[in-house]
Amino acid sequence: MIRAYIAIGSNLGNPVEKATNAIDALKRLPDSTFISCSSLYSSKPMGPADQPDYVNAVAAIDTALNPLDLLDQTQRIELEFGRERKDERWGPRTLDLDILLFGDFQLESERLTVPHYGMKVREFVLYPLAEIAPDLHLPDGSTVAELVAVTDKNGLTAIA
Ligand code: ROI
Repeated sequence: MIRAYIAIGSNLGNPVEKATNAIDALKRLPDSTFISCSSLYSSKPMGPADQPDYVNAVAAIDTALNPLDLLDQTQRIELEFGRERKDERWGPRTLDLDILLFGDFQLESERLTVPHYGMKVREFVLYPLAEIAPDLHLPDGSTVAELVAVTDKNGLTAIA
């Protein structure tokens, strides 16, 4: 089994409900064991400011799926909860599931880049990740604790 971390984000419809549903769906992933999930956080939008605040969280799973099969599963969950893809870059989204880390793997393919390219600078990823895995090392050797220490909270607050 490989330990994988998945970021959850939503800012349309009822984001708390969407995030909660997504977490429940992650608990039912095939060939996987749900390990833990952070609190839900409220965060300021990265990207255009004229969109609602986001609800963000990070979950840990152990999985025997390969990375692309896990991606198929997370995209299925996104669709199941009514994702409407808008054209606007960095615009609002009903539900986003991003594979942040897949063990120590470093992958670059058309469909999937792991570690997630933005994770080292996004407060709404790093703080929830630090809550569930403070001692975690990234494949490049940096630690979540170090990254959090140099990343502004930008209004991030735990809500549930
Ligand atoms: N901003 C926040 N705060 N949280 C997100 O999950 C998020 N996701 C995105 C963009 C549009 C970059 N902004 C975000 O995809």
